[in-house]
Amino acid sequence: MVNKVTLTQFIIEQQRGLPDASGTFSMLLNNIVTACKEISHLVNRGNLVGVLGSAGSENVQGEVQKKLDIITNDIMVNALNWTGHLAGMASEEVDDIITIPAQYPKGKYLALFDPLDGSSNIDLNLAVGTIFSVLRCREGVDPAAEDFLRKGAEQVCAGFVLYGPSTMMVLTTGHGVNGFTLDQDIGEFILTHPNMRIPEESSEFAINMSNQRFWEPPVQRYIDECLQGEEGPRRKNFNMRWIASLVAEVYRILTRGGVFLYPFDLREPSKPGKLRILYEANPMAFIIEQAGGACSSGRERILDIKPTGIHQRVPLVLGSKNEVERIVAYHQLG
Ligand code: AFP
Repeated sequence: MVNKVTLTQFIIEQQRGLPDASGTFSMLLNNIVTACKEISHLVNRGNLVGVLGSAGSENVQGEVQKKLDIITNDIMVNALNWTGHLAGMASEEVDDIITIPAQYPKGKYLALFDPLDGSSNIDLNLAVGTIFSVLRCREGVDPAAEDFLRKGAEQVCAGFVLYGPSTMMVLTTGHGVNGFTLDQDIGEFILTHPNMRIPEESSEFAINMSNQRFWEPPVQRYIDECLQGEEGPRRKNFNMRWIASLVAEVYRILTRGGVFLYPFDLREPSKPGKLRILYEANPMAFIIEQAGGACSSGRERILDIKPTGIHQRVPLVLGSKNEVERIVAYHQLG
C-alpha cells in the first residue's frame, strides 16, 4: 500500500508523539475499530442475515429497539469488556452503566456509545452510524454512574463511524479531526480526509421542520430568516437537509459546512431535546470544535455542561461557527 496510511499506523504514530503514553489507549481504540468493522459488515448484509426490523422491545428512552440496536450494542460490549482497558461502559441501549465482568481486569478508561445512531433509518437502507466517546476513570475502582457524568471537555477521544455508501470513521483525540475510509478489500481504515475543517460560513441548515410549532422564539426567528432567503435579512438563499441520522448530518457538515439543530421542544419540557449528552452531543461537540466549528445547547457550550444523568437529553445546535454564534445570540436576546 504505497502512501496509504492505515488507521492503525495513524494511531501508533500519534502515540509516539505522547512520551508518557503506555499504548493502552491505542489498543482500546483498535478494539473499538474492530467492533465497528463487524457492525459495518452486518449493516451491509442487512436482511440477507435477518438483522433488520424491530426487536419488539423498548430502550430506557421508551424508543422501540431495532434488532440491530441490540446486536450492535452486544458487539461493542463484547469487543471491549475483556480488554483490561476499561473500568466500565455506558450505552444508549442499556439503562444502567455496564460493569466489567469479574473475570476480566479493569483499566483506566470509560467508553460511552450509541451503537447504532439513526436506527429508524436502518429498514429504509439509509445511513446509520456508531458514535463513541472515551473518558479517563479513577484507577482500580468499580465506577459508579457519577464517574460517567463528566463535562464533555474532559473527553480524551471522540469518534463516529458512518455506515453509508462508504464506511467512514471520523476521529479526534484533541489534535484536530481526521477521516478514514474502510477499504473492504483489506479490512483496514485508510486515512482519506486528513485535518477536516468546517467552513465558518454556510447557507445550509438541518432541522426537522415538522416540529416547528414547538420551537422557542430564537429558533423560530433563525429558521424564518433562512426561509426568507435573499429578500430577507440574511440577504442570501439557504438550502435544507434532514437525514434523521446525526452521524450523517455531522459528516456532511464536516465536509461542506452547515448547521444542525435539534432544539428545545415545548412539547415535553422535561425532555429538553432529543439527543443525549453523554454519547451523542458530547462526542459530536468535541469533533465539531476540533474541526473549527461550534456546538451549543443554544444557551451554553455543550462541552461545558455538567451532566446529571446517563441518558440526559440536551438541545443541540452545531456546525459552522458563524451560524451557531448567530443562533446563540438570538437566544441571548430572548
Ligand atoms: P434514532 O436512532 O431513534 O433513529 O434517532 C436518531 C436521532 O437520535 C439522530 O440521529 C437524528 O438526528 C434524530 O434522532 C432524528 O430525529 P427525528 O426522527 O425526530 O427527526
